[in-house]
Amino acid sequence: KIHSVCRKPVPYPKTENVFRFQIPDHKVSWTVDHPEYKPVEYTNPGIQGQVWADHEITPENRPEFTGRGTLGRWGPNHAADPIVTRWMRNGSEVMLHPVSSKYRLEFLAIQRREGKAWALPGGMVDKGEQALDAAQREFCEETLNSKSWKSAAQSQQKHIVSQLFAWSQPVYHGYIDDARNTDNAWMETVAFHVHDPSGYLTNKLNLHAGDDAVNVKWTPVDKNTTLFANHNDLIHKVAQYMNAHWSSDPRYLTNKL
Ligand code: RP5
Ligand code: MG
Ligand code: MG
Repeated sequence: KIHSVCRKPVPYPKTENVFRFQIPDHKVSWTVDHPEYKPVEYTNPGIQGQVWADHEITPENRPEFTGRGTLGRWGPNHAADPIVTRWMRNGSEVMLHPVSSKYRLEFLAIQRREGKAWALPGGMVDKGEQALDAAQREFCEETLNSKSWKSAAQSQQKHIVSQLFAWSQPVYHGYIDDARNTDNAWMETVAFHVHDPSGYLTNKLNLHAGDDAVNVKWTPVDKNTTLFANHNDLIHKVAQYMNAHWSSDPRYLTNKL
């Protein structure tokens, strides 16, 4: 039986007389209509003001947008984002930024079909899929147009990608400030950094936007790059731990991590 413990007709934990709205077994499924459903509202006063608890919803900050909007799932909608970088080169020389005196990184960005913003080539994690596998799959779909791969030449591309992704570092996991978010449904991601130190492998990639991407290009890692959602914050994390150029602004010129 599904949700049987949390449907029990006993007082809610830490209360004496707060009882749940009772739902019969046959009305539990999301696919069954239940217009009479009126859940009891209850928040334990003890959680208010705790550092680990969310702020209370007051009339001033009351939800302005409930429902799921365009997202498929209630609560977190899980995505994965690949951040594939290499050093920016002028011929064989790695480029040093004249102001920050730091080496410059570039990463692969795609232009999203919807909205046309430049972004990380990420996407939703499929049911049962590992986040890293999703990041690699979306990378192939959006920067290499893998959905139309057929010949043996393209299986060579697959091989290069698996060599690239053999080294990966999770750099962020959590909330994404995505325009699709509502109070009841929002994007979360796991971002993986994949670095190609010599540029040898990435040089062999046959870049070709595909699926929900319409363009792909190497883009400088830089504070002033405008990206979809808060993707540039994720790029910033990579710049920090690679000690790469981020900004000419004096506030960013120290080596503080
Ligand atoms: C962002 O939306 C994630 O960081 C990820 O890049 C992307 C996933 O959504 P789709 O690309 O599938 O629209 O929030
Ligand atoms: Mg995709
Ligand atoms: Mg995508």
